[in-house]
Amino acid sequence: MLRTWPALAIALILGSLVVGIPHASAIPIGQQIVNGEFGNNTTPSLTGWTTAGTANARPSTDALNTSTGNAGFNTFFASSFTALGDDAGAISGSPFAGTHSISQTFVLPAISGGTYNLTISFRTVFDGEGQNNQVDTFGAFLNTTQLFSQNSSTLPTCGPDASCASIQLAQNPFSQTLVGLAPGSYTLRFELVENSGNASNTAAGIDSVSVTGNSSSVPEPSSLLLLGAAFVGVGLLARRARGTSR
Ligand SMILES: [Ca+2]
Ligand SMILES: [Ca+2]
Repeated sequence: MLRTWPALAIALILGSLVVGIPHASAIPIGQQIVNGEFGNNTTPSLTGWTTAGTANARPSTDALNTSTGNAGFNTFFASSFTALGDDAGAISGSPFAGTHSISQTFVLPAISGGTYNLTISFRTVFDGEGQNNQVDTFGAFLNTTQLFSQNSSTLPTCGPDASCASIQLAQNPFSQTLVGLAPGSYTLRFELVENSGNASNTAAGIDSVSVTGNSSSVPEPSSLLLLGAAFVGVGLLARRARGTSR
């Protein structure tokens, strides 16, 4: 009896060390996006992002952000941001057509039996000059899942005039949590498609992009087997202890 109880205690301690504690818990994961603020006003930057078409990081003081001659982004952004579909610092600049995007890929590592919940957030503004006879589109995607979609045909009717400076389509902020995502590679993409078949000119702005969340893990079958084996071992030791004490 005196010899078996220390053995029982050691078995319990060793068992817990080997098995760990099976759990189903939420484990926070860090920021998955690099440079979601697009540098700073001194040095606007697209570091970490893949670009296509016309995409430029700009300071919040950019003319496109404070336009007085047409419906610009006004004072929507308080810090450096990225503009799609405009290369001249004014929303009336070129290009008038094309597909413009920024994207970034991140990997959610494999976790046995677990999935991820991701909270995706950002601020965007979509604006154009001319009347609302446009068919340009702006949206965000996670892989093939569309997070939001805007069509410039829904922009308010307004000419290139300073009085239109506050008219824009905004996501301010956008935030959505996607649940149960499998481990793997994911690409977040913002895309403006300017249609060459009309005379409109649009631009889109993006800032404060964030992807965070948590992972959930569940007990692995092998861990459950080990735990079961540990309980059986403890039971045998307990029986031996009882037998010794008789
Ligand atoms: Ca920023
Ligand atoms: Ca444009």
